[in-house]
Amino acid sequence: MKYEIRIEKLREKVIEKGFEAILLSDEKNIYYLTGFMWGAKLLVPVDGNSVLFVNSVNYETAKNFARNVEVELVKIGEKVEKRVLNMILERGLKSIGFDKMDAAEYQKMKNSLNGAKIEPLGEVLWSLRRIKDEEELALIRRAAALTSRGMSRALEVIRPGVREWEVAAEAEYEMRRLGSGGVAFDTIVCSGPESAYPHGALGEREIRDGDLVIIDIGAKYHGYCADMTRTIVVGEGTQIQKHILELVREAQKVAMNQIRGGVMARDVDYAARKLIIENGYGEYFVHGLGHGIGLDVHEPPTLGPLSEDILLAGNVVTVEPGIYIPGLGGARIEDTVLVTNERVIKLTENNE
Ligand SMILES: [Mn+2]
Repeated sequence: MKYEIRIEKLREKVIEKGFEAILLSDEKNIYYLTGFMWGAKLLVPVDGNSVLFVNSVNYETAKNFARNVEVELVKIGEKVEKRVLNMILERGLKSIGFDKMDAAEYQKMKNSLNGAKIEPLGEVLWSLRRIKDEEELALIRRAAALTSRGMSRALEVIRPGVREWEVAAEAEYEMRRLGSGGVAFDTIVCSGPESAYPHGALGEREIRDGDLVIIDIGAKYHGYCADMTRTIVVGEGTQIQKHILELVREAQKVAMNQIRGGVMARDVDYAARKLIIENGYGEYFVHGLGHGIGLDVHEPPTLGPLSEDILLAGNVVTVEPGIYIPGLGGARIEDTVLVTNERVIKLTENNE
């Protein structure tokens, strides 16, 4: 039922944009619309059945798991692009949007379409995917709960003498053991001076007393991602370490209090950024405040200084201010949250 609704909504948008069909290649877009992750191409005409082109390796699986589409087998030795092209010509489609295509394929397609219009239309998928429905929210909540458990485990095992990779392994094992379908992205555990690298370094360092340690992890459930970061000081900690830690916590709170449906994403970024600037660390907050999350770990809307996005009820986003001082270390606190018209609902649990 949910797939029918999603495809119906997509058709309305495609019609609104003045196209007769949309051709999808992005596996997450295809999964979103059919429940099947390994389709090669999905052609959704505004009239008539949608067709999922599947290579022979995935054909049997597709017949069992793909919903609401005709499944077309692409045999070994056949080119999916050719099959799609033939179907477009057979059906006499005169205007086709697409989500993504490499330049060579696009050129070939354009030259073979007898003058039919073919143009990028990926935005319509994002306009749907950025508002999560109930089914999606249930899966993201589950991913967030698994992530929170992984984080508790990571915090439990951190002590002087433990290597970053051991902490990562414990967090990932805990999530996997409890039902995570894999990691949403490569786990980051970075300690001491290396915590000043927002995406981590080698992940091999031995954690020592007095280190700042950043742990950034995400579980995945039925394809849906969560994202969470905590920073701790091992042992006592210096004045400056405690200060930047307190500051990112406060900045996250300030930002969360601003978030609700109808607010400009860049204003939320600025609320957090302003506090960090006023405390003299502005130049060390080197990334945007957050990002949308769902089937992709980074997706629209974007919470950053240049964002044109308006936050809407049903968006799921991260809120993750950070301060990174080269040579000294860094701090970041991140949660995955659901936007409603009144406020945010935190989906990752507070483990502090
Ligand atoms: Mn993130």
